[in-house]
Amino acid sequence: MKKILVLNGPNLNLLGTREPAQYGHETLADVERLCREAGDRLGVVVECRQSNWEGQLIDWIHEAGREVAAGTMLGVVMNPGAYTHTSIALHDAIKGASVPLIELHISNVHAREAFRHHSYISPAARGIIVGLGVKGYPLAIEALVRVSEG
Ligand code: CA2
Repeated sequence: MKKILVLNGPNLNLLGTREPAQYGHETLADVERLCREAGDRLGVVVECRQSNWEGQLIDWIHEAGREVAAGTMLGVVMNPGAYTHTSIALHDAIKGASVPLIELHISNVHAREAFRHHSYISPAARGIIVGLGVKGYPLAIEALVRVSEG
């Protein structure tokens, strides 16, 4: 069975503890359960990781690129958190690793502060899911499966 890697970036370990109006009441553990359940339905193995460190996320994207090249992984679903708006390094990692990646945001970043309107990730992403709450995660997993079918 092929694999999908779900990456959550900085501060997403705080999900469910604060800012429920923006991000809902679900915790990161709830999100990861939703992702694994989506994988079970779709016949893929879903592995979930979270880091507050940009370099760690970059290393995981490189690793995913090697697995995609080896034919054991379909790609990555990633919520890059605030690195979305700052990280040329993550942009370069996604391009450099040639990894199909769905960028996901829980909130509708375009309805928020202007500094959240620009993403360094979007030009390197295969697709984008924004503003659908944590329900976006299973949708992103399904999207990656469907686009991989060709
Ligand atoms: O809407 C999203 O998913 C974001 O990627 C979340 C990031 C934010 O910087 C992006 O602009 C949009 C922030 C994640 C922080 O999550 C928290 C959750 C609960 C409490 C505090 C932060």
